[in-house]
Amino acid sequence: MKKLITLVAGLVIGGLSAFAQQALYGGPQVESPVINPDGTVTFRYQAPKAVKVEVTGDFLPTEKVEVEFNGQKMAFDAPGVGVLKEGQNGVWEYTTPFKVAPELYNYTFRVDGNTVIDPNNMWVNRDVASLTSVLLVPEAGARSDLYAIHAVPHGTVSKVWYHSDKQGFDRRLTVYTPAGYETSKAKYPVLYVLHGIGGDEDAWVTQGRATQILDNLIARGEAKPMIVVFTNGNISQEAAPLENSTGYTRPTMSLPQTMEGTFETAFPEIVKFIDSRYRTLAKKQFRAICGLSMGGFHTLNISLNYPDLFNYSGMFSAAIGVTDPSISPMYQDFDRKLAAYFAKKPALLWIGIGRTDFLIQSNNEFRAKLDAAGYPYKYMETDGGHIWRNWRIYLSEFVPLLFK
Ligand code: FER
Repeated sequence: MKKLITLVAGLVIGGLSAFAQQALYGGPQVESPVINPDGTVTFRYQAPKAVKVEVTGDFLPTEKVEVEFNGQKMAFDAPGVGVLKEGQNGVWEYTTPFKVAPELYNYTFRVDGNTVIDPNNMWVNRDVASLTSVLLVPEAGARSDLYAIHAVPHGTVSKVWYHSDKQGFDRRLTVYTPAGYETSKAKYPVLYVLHGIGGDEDAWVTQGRATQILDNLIARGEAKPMIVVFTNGNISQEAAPLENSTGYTRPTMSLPQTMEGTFETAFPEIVKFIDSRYRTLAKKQFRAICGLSMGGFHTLNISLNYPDLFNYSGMFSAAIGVTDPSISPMYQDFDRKLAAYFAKKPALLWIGIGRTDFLIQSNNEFRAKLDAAGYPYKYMETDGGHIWRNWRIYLSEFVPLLFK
């Protein structure tokens, strides 16, 4: 008995500093980040034994870097670096020498060469296989205000499993139903939103701030209430890492079956599931689809192969012109399908891309083809490259145009 008491006492005391307890005694040691009254931002990191502490993130002026992926050079706007200075108690500090413009930013610290998230900032995002700390600088009237949570009616976000007959297993979707869905009998239009390579059904609601954008646009009366479905475009995968039956899987940009036609071929089974599970306006007139990068490529091919499904299509930095069309019937007969798609007079084809995106040339070529044939589309070109800032902008431009 005495032994048992000693063992239990030992576990309890040990647990205070270990993992068996709720982390009651943890919590912030220093405040970071802090948006100062003058609009500058201060970052702090406690590391008494560190030799060098830096902060890097997209709030700093960028430098262009090129990364090779899939035999292609991808241009990225790599964030600059701020150097922290050591103060009292080993707390290092850096304040931006400029007012940080309203936006949603990602940053990390580099402590003696090791990249770490800010341990005093509880807001962490995963993008593919990187964790970053998040800094939101909202400002009334600025676009980033759409990314903040306001005291407006909120929609509901659900993680929903459907059965894929095509794949023979269950797969997960994230579904947004607008405020009032549960208490009304109304039927709603549906927007399908697709992620890029390495992403999953979480990407748009974390990095993309899509549900905040939807809540805020609907509350302002700038968008129609709609159901929004965030698919997982990695058709070989059930769901996001840690949410599928294989347990821990490291997110990767090179999963099998990402841009070879299977996802596009199987897309109608998702639409069928949503129309059977939710109160939808189950007609082309009330359906939209959009996606970023790989998801923009999926969007185009789904729209062309199933021209009776979607009335509105949005291609955000679409990864067109990178795939050999011979790998799938979905990608063949392109010009004929394009003509057939436009012959049905879709309400909107929307194209957005960053001026320095590595995919701008293939997008320009696609637009030249549309121009030559006189096919109508809306186009938005923004600063920067293949980055989430642009995709949040495109979503917040695209959504108000739907179902009018
Ligand atoms: C490629 C370039 C870009 C490619 C895919 C992408 C499969 C997709 C990028 C993204 O979704 O962000 O060569 O080949």
